[in-house]
Amino acid sequence: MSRFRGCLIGALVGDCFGKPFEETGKTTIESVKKFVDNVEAEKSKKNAKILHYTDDTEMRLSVEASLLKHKGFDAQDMAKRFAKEYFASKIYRNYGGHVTKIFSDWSSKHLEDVFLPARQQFNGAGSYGNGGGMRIAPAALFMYNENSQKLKELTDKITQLTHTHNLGILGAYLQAQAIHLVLNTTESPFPTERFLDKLIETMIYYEEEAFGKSYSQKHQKLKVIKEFLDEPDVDKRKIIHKLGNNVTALGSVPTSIYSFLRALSDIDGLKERNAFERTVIYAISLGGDTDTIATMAGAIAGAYWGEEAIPITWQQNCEGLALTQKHASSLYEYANK
Ligand code: F2R
Ligand code: MG
Ligand code: MG
Ligand code: MG
Repeated sequence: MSRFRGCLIGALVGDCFGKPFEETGKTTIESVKKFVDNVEAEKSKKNAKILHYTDDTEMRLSVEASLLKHKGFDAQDMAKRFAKEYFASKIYRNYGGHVTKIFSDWSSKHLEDVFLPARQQFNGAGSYGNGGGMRIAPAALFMYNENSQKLKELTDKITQLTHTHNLGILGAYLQAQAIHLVLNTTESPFPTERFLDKLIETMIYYEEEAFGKSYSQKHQKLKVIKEFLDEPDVDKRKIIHKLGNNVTALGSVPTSIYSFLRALSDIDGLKERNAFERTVIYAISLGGDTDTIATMAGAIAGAYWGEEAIPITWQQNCEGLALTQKHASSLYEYANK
């Protein structure tokens, strides 16, 4: 239960803490730490400001509500929830540049095939944005006791409602698979080598299926992660150059996985922080798409370290905490019944 709740609360905290830094170009470990210190100090005051979540969480909550309601994937229902939340929200959630056109299509036309608007995006190429990966954590929880093929099928369907480019679909699956593996890992210290080897094996298989033998971008990035972890301290520019920090799935999911693994060890300037806190602060410090990279890294870290590793002051500062906790508990009950 602690790990289910840790996973979703980890995602929430990553989103809410990452949002103020999204695309600001002003991220260092120092600046993120200062922000976190302020949030922690503010919380004790009566009129502490709540940190709002973004599209990452808004869509994740819809995925959870729909999976729980239908005890599985229901395309029409999930699409309806995505669009309803987007149009009802009074808060600006900073959605991706093109995905909202899909919501408009769903709302303005009656579609027998709800996947059609996503297939039509980008002149038929489909989106390779990270919007699939940012909301996929509940799929890994829902499929906790199932094999990775079942997880792949569910992940594909949830993602394809908005993202049909293979890079978008595989990115979401990589994120889901990372959570699924971590959730099932009880050893300490964390078996990094075995975890990465398993992810590489799976990604080679699916990348070959999707693109043919010559194409293998995500698993190559996983190999880069291995190299980086062997170096004492990799320059931030090199990480951004090799792994990415942008709104594409390929340019952010491997970065999130790296953030979790890097934060298993001490990080300069974060000595007094636990591994969950290090993961989120470090992920944000890489800049660019900070809310989403921290959401995905936070979900993985929370699934390993559990709810107790996430400071209460962080949790209580986030909009959507109660609903996130409720969904996590219900997913736990569903997956373990
Ligand atoms: N929207 C933001 N942040 C604002 C950052 C603006 C950024 N510079 C930008 O270019 O958009 N955050 C939220 O968006 C991300 C999730 O996006 P999602 O749901 O994947 O949306 P979309 O619209 O499908 O894709 C995002 C952008 O990726 C590029 N893109 C995707 N597929 C493409 C293709 N086949 N060809 C060319 N470009 C493609 C486009 O620029 C899309 O706008 C998360 O960070 C979330 O927090
Ligand atoms: Mg966002
Ligand atoms: Mg999206
Ligand atoms: Mg983002």
